[in-house]
Amino acid sequence: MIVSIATPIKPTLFHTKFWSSSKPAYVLKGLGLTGKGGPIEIATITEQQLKEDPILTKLNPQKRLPFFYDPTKDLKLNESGGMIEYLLETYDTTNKLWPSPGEPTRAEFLKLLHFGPATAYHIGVPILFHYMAPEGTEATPVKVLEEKKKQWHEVVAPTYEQALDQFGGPFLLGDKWTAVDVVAGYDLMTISFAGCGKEMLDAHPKVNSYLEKISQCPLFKELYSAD
Ligand SMILES: N[C@@H](CCC(=O)N[C@@H](CS)C(=O)NCC(=O)O)C(=O)O
Repeated sequence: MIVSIATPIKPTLFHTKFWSSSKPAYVLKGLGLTGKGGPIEIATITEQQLKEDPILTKLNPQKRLPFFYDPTKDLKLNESGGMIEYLLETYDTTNKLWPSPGEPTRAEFLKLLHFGPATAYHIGVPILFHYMAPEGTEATPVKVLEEKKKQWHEVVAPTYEQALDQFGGPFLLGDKWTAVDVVAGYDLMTISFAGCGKEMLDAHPKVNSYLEKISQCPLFKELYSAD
């Protein structure tokens, strides 16, 4: 038996701890939009609810997270990169967490926002799953692990290093913490939890220090610490 979800009456992000929905959840929490009386609800669900709940599977037939539903507009959104862009455009109208079009960091912002879910995630998750495959899934074979580690060293870490060099840090776009730090933080958190994570991060001191810095944020700790 699963506990049925209630049909949302306000904009709702469906979320499971440590899943990709952590990224839009972090952005919404960072903007202070959630919590009692806030305009957006974060509904924390189980994998079984995601896959079997009759209301949710009708709204979200992909059965993947993140999923955002705004009943006031009948808006249903998947894909964390596009979702974060939409949430920022709609709810962060004073550009607290993103550069507006025309700002010098704008192009790099868009690149890094989509680099996370489109590239870094698909390299990092198989590395993590070699060590911690979820129940019912196969662990990543060693040959694939080695290929993904190579890609991480040659593609993922250098992408962050380049941004830190170009904009001077301490954050990816310089001295302002933005939504791309949330996205990169997710993919770096994934790597840090893998058995080989320490060794991989130690090979990139700049990225390692960056992760140490962003992981001091109370929201990072709230989202990524075991309960
Ligand atoms: N590119 C997608 C990835 C979505 C994705 O793979 N989500 C995982 C959780 S992190 C999921 O829902 N897995 C369940 C499944 O595929 O059955 C995004 O960033 O939104």
